[in-house]
Amino acid sequence: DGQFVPWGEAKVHVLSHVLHYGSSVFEGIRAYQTPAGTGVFCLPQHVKRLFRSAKIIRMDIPFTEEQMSQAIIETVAINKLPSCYIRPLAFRGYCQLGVEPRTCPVQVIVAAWEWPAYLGPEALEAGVDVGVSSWRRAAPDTFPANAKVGGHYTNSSLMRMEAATLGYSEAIALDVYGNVSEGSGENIFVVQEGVIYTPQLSASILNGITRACVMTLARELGYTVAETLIPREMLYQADEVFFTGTAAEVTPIRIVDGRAIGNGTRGPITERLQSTYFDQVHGRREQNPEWLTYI
Ligand code: PPE
Repeated sequence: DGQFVPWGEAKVHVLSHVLHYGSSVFEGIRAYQTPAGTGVFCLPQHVKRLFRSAKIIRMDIPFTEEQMSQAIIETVAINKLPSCYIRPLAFRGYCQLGVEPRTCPVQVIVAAWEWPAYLGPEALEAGVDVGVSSWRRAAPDTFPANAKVGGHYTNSSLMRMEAATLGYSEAIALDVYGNVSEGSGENIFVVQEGVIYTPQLSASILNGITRACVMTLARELGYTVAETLIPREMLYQADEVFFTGTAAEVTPIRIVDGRAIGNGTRGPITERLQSTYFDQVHGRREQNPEWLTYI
């Protein structure tokens, strides 16, 4: 809300609207060490998405996009973190309960901390074991998947807890029609015969910023990328499958529902995209310099 407070003093009232109804929008952003110092990856894209999520749920964020960007940069700087995960959040605060939220003030926070590999230390190289979830993504006319709203993550938590109970690292959700949607906190890609496929925006996915970057990188490397409907069985037939996300970065998937993908290790196209992505975020590529905002 416009000032820095120590970690332990960043508190809200127990009757804050967001605690009861999940009325928040948020982002997950990473900052990386680069030869030119710490760089925030895709900062304008994340700030824009935060405001778009807010618009969908009729929330007026009491700051401008410019002010939010500045707050994010200052939060990384003041914490002296060479690389970190950044969480901006806008939420309905304390005033009155009841599902009509608009009497409650909108509060805004930005926090930053170190967050290592999202799906475990081995995941980036060895890949992860996943299962198709019994929980589906919400139908398009229920929760707007494209808005990154706190309350929507109940669905992700159900998926993730089920996956852990079954011994998987992560789950893949189908959409309401039975087509592949996304992971609990990642978008998904499938490689078949050298072509890269990913679910289209209308498959109840979040319009991932890493997804967009990886599509751009893949095209720069000469691959054909198609946004399309992906039937479940295409996962099992695939040569390679991988997740993308700010937290997950580019994570290979080696097993889906007990079936090895390709030869059960990180595939060659996944490996190439992953190393290109890491080169990009660490400022080691000449292309797309505008994707890094330096502290
Ligand atoms: N789908 C979902 C449902 C999702 O939460 C994320 C990000 C993505 C796709 C990938 O979007 P992007 O980060 O723009 O490429 N998940 C964030 C939060 C994860 C969490 O556990 O919290 C993230 O990666 O920061």
